[in-house]
Amino acid sequence: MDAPPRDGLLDRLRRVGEEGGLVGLGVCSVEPFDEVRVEMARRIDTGLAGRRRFTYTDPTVATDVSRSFPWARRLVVGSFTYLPAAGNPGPPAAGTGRIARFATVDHYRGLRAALSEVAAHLAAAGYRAEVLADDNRLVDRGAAVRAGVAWWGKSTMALAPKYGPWLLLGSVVTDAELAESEPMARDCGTCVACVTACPTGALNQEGVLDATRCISYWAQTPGSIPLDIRQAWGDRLYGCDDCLDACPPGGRLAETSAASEGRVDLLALLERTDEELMAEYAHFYVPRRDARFLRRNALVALGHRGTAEAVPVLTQYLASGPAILRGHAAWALGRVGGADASGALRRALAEEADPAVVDELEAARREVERP
Ligand code: B12
Ligand code: SF4
Ligand code: SF4
Repeated sequence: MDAPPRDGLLDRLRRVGEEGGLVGLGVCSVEPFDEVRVEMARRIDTGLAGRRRFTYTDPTVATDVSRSFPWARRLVVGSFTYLPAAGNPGPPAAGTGRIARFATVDHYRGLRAALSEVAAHLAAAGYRAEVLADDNRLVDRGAAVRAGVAWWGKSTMALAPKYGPWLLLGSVVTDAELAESEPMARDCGTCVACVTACPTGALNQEGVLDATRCISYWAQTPGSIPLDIRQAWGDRLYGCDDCLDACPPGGRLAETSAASEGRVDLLALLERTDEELMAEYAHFYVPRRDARFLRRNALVALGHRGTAEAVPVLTQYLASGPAILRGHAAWALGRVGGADASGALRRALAEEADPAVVDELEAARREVERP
C-alpha cells in the first residue's frame, strides 16, 4: 500500500494496544540491525552464544526483517508486562522448585493477543500487518530499543521506567509508513546490581551475556548440565530471574506482585508421566519436547532442596531410565546425603555400565561418604 497513513492512525494503534494490555508502543524503521548482527557473530565466534539456536540459527535473517517480509516498511513494537499477574514464588521450601515468572503460565499469549489487535487495526486501515513475537526472524530487544519502548540494560534485558525488565516484547511488521518514535534517552548509569546478583557470573558490565554460564540457557538446553552450573542452580525448575529481581527500575512492580505462584512440588512432578508433564508445561521450551530435560532440571533442584523424603524417588531414577537422568539423580543423592543415599549409590555402582554415569556415581558416593 503506497498511500501514507491517515492522521491519527498511530494514536489509534496506541489506544488499541493499551486496551489489549500493552504498556508501551513505539515505531521504528526496518533498516537491518547491523550492530546486533555483528555482535551476534562475535558471540558465536567466541562461544558466548552457546549452541546456535533461535535467532542465532541465522543472525542475518533475525536482524533484517525485510528478508522475511520484503514489503515491510515499519515495525510497530509493543511491550507487555507479566507482573503482577505472574506473582511471586516466595522463599525456597523443602522439596519444591521455582518457575521463573515469565513462564508461570503462557504470558506470551497476552502479548500476542494485544499485538494481533494492533495488526487487525492496521489491516482494517488497508495495510499489511504480521505479528512477530519471540520469533527467529526478529531480534525483539533490538526493535524495542530502536522504537523507544525500552533501553538496553547491562543484564542485556530491555528495560522501561516503572516496569524495569519485567516485559515481554513483540512487533507488528507493516507496510504503513508510520512516523518513527524517538529512542529512550536512558541508561543504567553506575548500577551493576544484575552483574553482581548473577549466581554464575554470566554477565559483564558491558552488557554481554555468556549463555554457556546462564542458568536460564541450561534450563532449556539438552545435555548434561555442567557441574559448576548445577552447584549454582538453587531451586529452579525453568528459567532464572536473579538478574531481573536485582534490577532497581523494576523493584517496585516486583514488590506489588505478592500472590504465591510458580512453586512446584518436585517429587510429584518426577512421578508424573511424560505425557502429563508435556501437557502441563506445554508453554515451556523443552528441547525436542522430550520430558527428560524437564526431569533433569527437577533432579538438580531436588539436589538443592530435597530431604530424606526424596531418596526413594531419586533411587528409582538411579535404577532405570536414560543415562542423563541416572547421572543427575546420582548427583542429587550426593547432595541430599544420608545412609540410604549412600546405600543406593553403592548398589547402583555395582550395576552401572555407562562410564559417564559411573563417574557421577563415584563423585556422589565420595560426597555422601566424606567424613
Ligand atoms: C536466545 C534468547 C535467550 C537466550 C540467550 C542466548 C544468547 N546467547 O544470547 C537465553 C536462553 C539465555 C535467554 C534467557 C532469557 N530470556 Co530470552 N530470548 C532469546 C531470544 C530468542 C533471542 C535473543 C537474541 O537474539 N539476542 C541477540 C543478542 C546479541 O542481543 P543481546 O543479548 O540483547 O545483546 C545486545 C546488548 O547487550 C547490546 N547493547 C547494545 N547497545 C547497548 C548499550 C548498552 C549500554 C548495553 C549495556 C548493552 C547494549 O549489544 C547486544 C547487541 O546489540 C529472544 C527473542 C527474540 N526473538 O529476540 C528472547 C528474549 C530476549 N528473552 C526474553 C526473556 C524474558 C528471557 C529471560 C528473562 C527468561 C528467564 N526469566 O529465564 C532470560 C534472561 C536472561 C538474560 N539476562 O538475558 C525476552 C526479553 C524481554 C526483555 N525485556 O528484554 C525476549 C526478548 C523474548 C520476548 N519476545 O519477550 N534468552
Ligand atoms: S538469567 Fe540468571 S544465570 Fe542468566 S544472566 Fe540472569 S542471573 Fe545470570
Ligand atoms: S540491575 Fe542495574 S545495571 Fe542491571 S539492568 Fe538493571 S539498572 Fe541496569
